[in-house]
Amino acid sequence: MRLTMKLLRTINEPADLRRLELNQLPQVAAEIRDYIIETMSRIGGHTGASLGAVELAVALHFAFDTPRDRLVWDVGHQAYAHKILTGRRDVFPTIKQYGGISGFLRRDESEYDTFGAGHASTSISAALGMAIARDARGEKHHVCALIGDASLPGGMAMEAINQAGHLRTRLIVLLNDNEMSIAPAVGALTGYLNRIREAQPYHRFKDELAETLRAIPSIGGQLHNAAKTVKDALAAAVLPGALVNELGFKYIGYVDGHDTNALVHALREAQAEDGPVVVHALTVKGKGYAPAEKNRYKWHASGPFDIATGAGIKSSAPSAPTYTAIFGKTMCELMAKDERIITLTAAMPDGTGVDMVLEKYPERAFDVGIAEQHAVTFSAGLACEGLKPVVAIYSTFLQRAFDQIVHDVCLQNLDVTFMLDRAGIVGGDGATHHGLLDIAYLRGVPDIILMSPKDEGELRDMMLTAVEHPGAIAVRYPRGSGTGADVTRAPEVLEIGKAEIMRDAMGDGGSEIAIVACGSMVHPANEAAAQLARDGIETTVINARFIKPLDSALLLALARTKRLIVTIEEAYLAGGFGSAVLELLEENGLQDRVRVVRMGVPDRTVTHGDAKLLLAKFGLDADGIAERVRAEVEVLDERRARHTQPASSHAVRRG
Ligand SMILES: Cc1ncc(C[n+]2csc(CCOP(=O)(O)OP(=O)(O)O)c2C)c(N)n1
Repeated sequence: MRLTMKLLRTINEPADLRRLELNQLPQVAAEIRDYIIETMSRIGGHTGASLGAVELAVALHFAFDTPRDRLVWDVGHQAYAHKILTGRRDVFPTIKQYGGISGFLRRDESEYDTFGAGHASTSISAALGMAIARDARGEKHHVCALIGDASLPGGMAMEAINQAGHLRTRLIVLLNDNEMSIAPAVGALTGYLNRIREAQPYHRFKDELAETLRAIPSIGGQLHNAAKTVKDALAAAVLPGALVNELGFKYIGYVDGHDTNALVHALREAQAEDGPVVVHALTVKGKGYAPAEKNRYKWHASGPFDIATGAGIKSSAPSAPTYTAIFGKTMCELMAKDERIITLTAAMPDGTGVDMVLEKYPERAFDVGIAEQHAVTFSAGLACEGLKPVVAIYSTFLQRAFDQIVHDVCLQNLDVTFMLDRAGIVGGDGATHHGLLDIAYLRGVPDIILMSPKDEGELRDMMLTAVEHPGAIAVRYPRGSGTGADVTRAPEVLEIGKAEIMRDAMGDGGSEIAIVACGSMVHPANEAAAQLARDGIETTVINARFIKPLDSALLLALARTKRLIVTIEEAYLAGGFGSAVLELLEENGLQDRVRVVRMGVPDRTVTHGDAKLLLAKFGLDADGIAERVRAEVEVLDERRARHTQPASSHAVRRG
């Protein structure tokens, strides 16, 4: 693809865009669109979502005096054009890669990213805060939130609208309505927006009504005035945007979200208002790239692709099925056997594998939309009535529903299963999407059980264990392909709180080192053990299986017989699995008996980049684990040599 950047090359910041004529904006948009397609074809990203918002970004930066006027993007996955227009044109091809720019918005990346984002439905709340701060300082600039139609029904956005309609300060909400979440948008509010799409635009109706009244001879003018009140009441009752008006917002729309001229005019009209305004723009996900327009669901985000055909470019190595796919398949099997099981997703049917369940059991599976908190409490209600809900939500998005887990599920001892996909480092989506906190936020909740499988075969065992267990239980598992484990054998119920010994070097002839690994770290731990054995260092390897309750009998036995225990988890160390092991030893007075080394993610924000690379940086791969064990063995050997005579006879036993 040959890129023409005739205008785009001249735009280093939005002020350059504002120096252009209004009629040049379509060309700017076309150049940006080509640049996004060309870049995404090589590296992949949120292709469809961003193509749908190109004209919105151009019109926003043209109509507003950014960064003085504040633009607040929701989620930020659709903001590629915004990035290109705000000084990041040349670094755009580094997006989502290690050392490159973020795929979402970050305040530390640009002054134009007024609010960090990655999770949905935050923009109106943040924008309202900024608007109130502006008022308090007596400043006059505009604040505009851009939100998608699927993020609008998210609880927080509704809460923000509720307050904004009450406060009545100047605030503009640009609604990017493409009828899609990642999957097709769901819910009653979506139905309402669809009805607006189908109805006549409000202005056209008002104008036509006025014309008709005026045209009535002699009394037309008076009737026109008298009818104003009736007309407004009628409009409020039946017309597009009526609900929005009732909530204290002025409704402007709808506008063609790919017509920069119409958008700029609508935004200027909104700027002239004295209170909160919704500008309703209709857009098409994937706009301007035929394959993406044709399959909007698949193209919300994409990998690299062939521009001519849209065909995905796959890495050549065949990979095992993903944990997500195995979850979906296993869920269908479990539901076939137990009619009480209900499956839920919060707007991620494809991402969680619930799409398979929705297809097979449409009556017993729900996509609740971007509503994680509701998903959990809705499940609690189902469980109250004897059903067995399984809630599949990414680890990072379940953070939203912490109180619902505590207050609505666990405190009431309800039978809900939580399936936490994308637990661990997720890669290019970065800081907002890594699932590194779930162990810390779930472990402290009384009575919940927390498991993590070493592979996709064990995921199936854990799913069966979870639906059989009559209480709150959570399973965390990573993004991407499994290890190629056997998924054809029937799943087994695991004994709660029992770990698995993978490599036994216990007892008198065994080593003095135990590696206790959690979930995705079990395989690298085994590989590390094999490497170490080649160097003459024998280790015991344990697959923890349960993060809560711990296999305390086994761990205490290790503490009594080993000199070194290495815990490994793909999660934050603070409050994590290793911390749980330390607590157990402390509770049993064994904390000084054995050296415990915790491997995991340190207390800092983790950037975006290839997941393998990021894991390696934290030493969370076979080489990193082996290296750490070797280093610790050396420390122990030295320590022992210092304290005992002759030193050599007491070295940590090797093999
Ligand atoms: C709290 C939360 N749940 C789920 C997601 C995953 N997610 C990212 S984009 C998206 C769809 C957003 O739809 P919409 O707001 O309409 O924007 P569009 O992609 O259509 O432009 C979802 C569900 C998220 N980012 N945050």
